[in-house]
Amino acid sequence: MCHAESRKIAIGSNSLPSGADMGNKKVCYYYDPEIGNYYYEQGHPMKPHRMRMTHALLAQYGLLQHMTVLKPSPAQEKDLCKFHAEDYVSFLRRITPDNQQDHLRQLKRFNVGDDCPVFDGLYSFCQTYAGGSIGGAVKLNYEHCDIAINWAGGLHHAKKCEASGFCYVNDVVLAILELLKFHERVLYVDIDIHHGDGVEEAFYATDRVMTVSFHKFGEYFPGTGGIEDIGVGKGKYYALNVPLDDGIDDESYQSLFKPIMRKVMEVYRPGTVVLQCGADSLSGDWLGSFNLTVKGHAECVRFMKSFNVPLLLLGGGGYTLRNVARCWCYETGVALGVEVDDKVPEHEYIEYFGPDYTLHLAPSNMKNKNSREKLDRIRAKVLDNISRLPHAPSVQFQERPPDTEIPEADEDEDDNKDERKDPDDDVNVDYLRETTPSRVKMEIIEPDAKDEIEMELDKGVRETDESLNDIECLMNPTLPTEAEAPASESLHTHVEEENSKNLPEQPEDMQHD
Ligand code: V1D
Ligand code: CA
Repeated sequence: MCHAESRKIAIGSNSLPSGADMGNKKVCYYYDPEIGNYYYEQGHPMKPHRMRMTHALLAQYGLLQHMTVLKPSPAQEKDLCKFHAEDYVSFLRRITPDNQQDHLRQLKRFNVGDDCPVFDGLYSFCQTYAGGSIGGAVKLNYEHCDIAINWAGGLHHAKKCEASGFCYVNDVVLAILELLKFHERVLYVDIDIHHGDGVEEAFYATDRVMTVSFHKFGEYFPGTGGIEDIGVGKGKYYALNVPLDDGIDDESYQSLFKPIMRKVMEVYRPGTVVLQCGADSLSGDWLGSFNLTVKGHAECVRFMKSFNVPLLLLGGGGYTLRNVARCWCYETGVALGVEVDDKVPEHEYIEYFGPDYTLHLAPSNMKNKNSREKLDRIRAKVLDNISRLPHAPSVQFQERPPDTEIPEADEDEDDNKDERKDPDDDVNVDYLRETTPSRVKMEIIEPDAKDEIEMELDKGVRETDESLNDIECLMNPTLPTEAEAPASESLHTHVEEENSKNLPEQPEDMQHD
């Protein structure tokens, strides 16, 4: 079903000019078998079932054997509050379809409803997808892998106190905060068709995170991400936006993506890269209007991988389910250095892939509204902005956290217990504020344990990981300035069997053809 790529050239570990696709990467893949059971609501385009379809495809192609498969440890309230406001997280924890009528004011205040409906298990859904992204960041920090994948993550629109665009908690921001404990500079790249506004906003005033979003711009959600939006204060030039028009094809897209990202890598020299792989930029997406093929989309993954910098791959949008599964399956292969067959193997969801049963997409004949001249102007402007950056900016670690021994896997413990310690046990990272030069001071207090369930080959083997938490992030007024204590009460939402598991017989996706 798949074969290792013939070309596997290992070159050093520094950020390099891209070239050959380096194989032999150790990959950790996060997946919770429950994720596909969450159901936004009838008629809503966001369908977590697409993660189950992707996983089934990975299993059938035999890709799971090539990576460490981990069940995410659910993010706890204190983890979510590293970015989100306590009252917002508490609201997400308590709101249910049954009690929402009693909380109309809060629903409005936190923008929950319409695009971001209340559904059964909403909070545990958030805990799961955020847990995967944070867990992936921890794995990268400890160099347990070169590439971590969480296709359930990438929910880039959520704000500190607000849901937005199908996103409730911003797992991307939480993962980046985790990565910042070990890395001076983190690069965020967003190829979802929508602007990565929540991530950009969180780090708009800092040079420790550079954000680059490629998106459709003009009369399109969320309406932000103009080419002139480049960051503020210390963060000026550390946000880049690449506004695009309908119908962009692989060649046009790569004519911007590669030169821009090559230059960003050369100038910014990030310690780690987070790539949001929203699949709504594919041709034929139910909400999107670009014309990328799976190969064109995956070329972004291949290109970012080629720099040999730790890489966190996240999901995001994607509303034509079969194409989402095709794309994320193929991109998992790219991460592993394995080329998968075009023929989709027989599996549980094979009927989605008819009539041709192929993995790859042909582009449509839609018009590419991005003229050569327009693309040239955008490229020149963005490259000019990058040229204003100082090479590898300012921040330096004053003290580094000591290496932490990762305990051996323990198969006896209860799978679902979360054993992260309270915030008082965490490492404090004190970013200096905007008024002072950027530097990092790290004070080790005690490591924080974070557990995940390793599901390699479905054997249910447990692996315990450790994370040095927490980050106190003072670089941006939108971020919490103090570690906040978790609420004492825990109100668990429950995924109802009949609502979450009995999906419509005819997949709604197939109605989107
Ligand atoms: F078509 C719909 C049907 C039901 C519910 C919502 C939608 C829908 C389509 N597009 N909602 C949208 C976008 N919302 C608006 C609203 C109108 N307003 C006043 C705002 O245009 C939201 C699109 C969200 C895209 C999310 C994402 O793909 O970027 C994503 N990334 O990570 C996860 C999702
Ligand atoms: Ca984007």
